[in-house]
Amino acid sequence: MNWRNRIATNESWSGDISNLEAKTKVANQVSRYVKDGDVIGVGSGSTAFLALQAIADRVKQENLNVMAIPTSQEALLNCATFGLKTTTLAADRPDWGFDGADEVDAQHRLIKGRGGALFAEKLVMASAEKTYILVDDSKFVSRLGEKFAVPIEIDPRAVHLVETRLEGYPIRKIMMRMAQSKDGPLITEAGNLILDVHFDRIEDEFEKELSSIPGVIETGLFIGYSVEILTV
Ligand code: ABF
Repeated sequence: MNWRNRIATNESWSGDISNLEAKTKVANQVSRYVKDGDVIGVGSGSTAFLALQAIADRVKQENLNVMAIPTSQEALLNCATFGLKTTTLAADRPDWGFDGADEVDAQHRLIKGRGGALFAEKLVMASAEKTYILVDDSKFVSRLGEKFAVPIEIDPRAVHLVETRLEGYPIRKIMMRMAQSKDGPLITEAGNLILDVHFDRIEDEFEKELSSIPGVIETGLFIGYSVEILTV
């Protein structure tokens, strides 16, 4: 049973989350920061799921007035399941947020977007004063891009343009992200495609440079945001 199918089937899920013990500890840690009246950005992925659950427990037990701004349909559903009230970036600004990551380096630069929600994750992070990044040991790397590709979300019409503009970057491999069924490309919640780009080297300016290519919606490079890394 995949934990993402938990809501549909209402069956047990936690056994399917990797590094569950460490993720549960950071999830509990972040839940202590919730205060009455907070508007909180809610990340996607399994660690964010556990954090949301811990936060919802506190909200219920202490009868706190908290609003959530979800970063994906998955996070929105989880908020509904746990009984957390939601709002949007159009109506509210998050006081703070929490999210997971795929890679974190020594300068706290991040790669995110394995779940495909990078666009909204970055919107919410950029809108929040501070975001807690919840990670277990496996997420720390000595070189950003060591394990994961950088996802680049693009308008479907921009595939060739973006590929051309990527020439000249230190890139090993570019893969179009496929749907789980493998019978076509993955379509993001915003109706776009994702190119997974394996870099040999990542420089700070890449995030801005790549974002300025016409047709690029967002990249999974998160560099220079107000983040605090929570780990065990
Ligand atoms: C989201 O979920 C993504 O940005 C990141 O790719 C992923 C991390 O997932 P997990 O917490 O399940 O390892 O935060």
